Amino acid sequence: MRNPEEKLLTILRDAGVDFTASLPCEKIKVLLEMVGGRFLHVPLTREEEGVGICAGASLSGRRAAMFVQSSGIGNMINALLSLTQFYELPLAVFISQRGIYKEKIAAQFPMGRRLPMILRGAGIGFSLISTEGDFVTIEKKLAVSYRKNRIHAFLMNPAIWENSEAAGKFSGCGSLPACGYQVSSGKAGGEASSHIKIKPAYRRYDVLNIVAPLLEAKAVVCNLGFPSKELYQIKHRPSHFYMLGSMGMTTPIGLGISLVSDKDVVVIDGDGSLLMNPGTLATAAHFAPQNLTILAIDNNTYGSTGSQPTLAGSCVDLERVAKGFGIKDTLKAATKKQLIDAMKGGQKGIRFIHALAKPGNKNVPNIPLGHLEVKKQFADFLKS
Ligand SMILES: Cc1ncc(C[n+]2csc(CCOP(=O)(O)OP(=O)(O)O)c2C)c(N)n1
Repeated sequence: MRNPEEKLLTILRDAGVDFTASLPCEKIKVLLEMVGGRFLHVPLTREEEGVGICAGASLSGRRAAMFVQSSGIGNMINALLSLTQFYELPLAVFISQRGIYKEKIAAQFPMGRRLPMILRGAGIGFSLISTEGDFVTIEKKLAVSYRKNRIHAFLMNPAIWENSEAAGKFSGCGSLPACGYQVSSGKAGGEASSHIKIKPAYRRYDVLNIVAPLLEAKAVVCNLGFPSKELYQIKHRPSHFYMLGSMGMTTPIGLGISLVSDKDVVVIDGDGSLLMNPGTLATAAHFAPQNLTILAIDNNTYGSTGSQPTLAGSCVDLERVAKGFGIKDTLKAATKKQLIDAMKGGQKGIRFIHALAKPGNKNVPNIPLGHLEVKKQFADFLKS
C-alpha cells in the first residue's frame, strides 16, 4: 500500500526541515495533519503571513517549508519576491496544484493552471511533481534551495495522494497546537482603553528616539519606509532588521523569530501595515511567545507614502483589534513615561503596545546599507 505522505515527510526530515507553516487545501489535508504532528508548525491566517513568519525562522537559522494551495500563491507573491527572494532566504513551498486533476471547482482553474507561468514570470524555480516517482526531484531541489538560499516551489499534483494508506489513519482535520508557549497575564488584562480622547504629543521619530535606548540586545524588526530610516538615523545596531519592502510582513517576521529564538524580539510596526495583515495578530496571540513585543506606532496615516489617512484614524482602535484577536497584554502609550513603562514591561509574555503618534516624518536619508548586509548583520546577531 502506498503512503506518499510518509515518504515526503521523511524527505523533509532528511533535508533538515525544522519549521513549517501552512494554510489548508482539502487535497493535502492528511499531509498537513501529519506535518503538524512531526514538525514545529504554524497554522496561518493568510499565506502571505507565512512568508514573513518563515523569513523570521530562516533568519534564525531554521529550514522552513510551507504548504499551501495554488490559489494561496496569489496571496504570497509580493512577500515572496520583496522579502524572501530579495533578502536571499531559502524557502520550500509545497503547492497543492488545483485545476489540473479531477477538478470540480471551476474557480480553481485560473490560478491553478497558470501557476507555472506565474512562477516562471516571477523568477521562482519550481518542479512539477506528478507522481511519487518524482519525489527524487524534491530531495535534490530541497538541498539546492537551502544551500543556495533560494525559493523552490513544488507543484504537487493531487493524483499523488489518491488511495494513500495514510488517509485511513488520519481524519485530516488535525488539531491546533497547544495554545501559547506561555499565556501572559500582563496588567492590561481588562478592557482596552479608548484612544479617541488621547492627543499624542509625539511623532514617530520621537517615539523611536524614546524607545531606541531600550532596544539594546533585542532583535528588532522595523517597518519599511520612514520607520526604518528614522531608526537607523537615531541608532543603528546590527540587531536591527530594516524592512525595505514587503509591507505587512513586519509582525510576521518578528513572530517567526520569536518562535525559534531565545532573543527578546521587538517588532516596530505601523497602523497601515498592521491593517494590511491583521490576522497575524491572531497567530501571535495563539502562540503567545513570551519574548515578543509588538510596538505598533499608530500615526493614523500611511506616513511613508505622504501621510494619507488610514482607518486607524477613524473607526479602528488597534489595541482593541489586538485584544479582540486574543492578545491579553495590551496597552496604549502616548507619553514618554507611558512608552518607557510599556517597553520595560516587567511581565514576560507577548505584549502589544499601541503607541499613539502624530503624523509626519523626519527628513532623514536612505539607509546606506545594502539589503544583504542588513540580513547578514542581523542573522549573525541572532546566532550570537
Ligand atoms: C504591498 C504594498 N503596498 C503599498 C506600498 C507602499 N507603502 C510603503 S510604506 C507605506 C505606508 C506604511 O504605513 P504604516 O505602516 O502606517 O507606517 P508609517 O509609514 O505611517 O509609519 C506604503 C503604503 C508597499 N510598499 N507595498
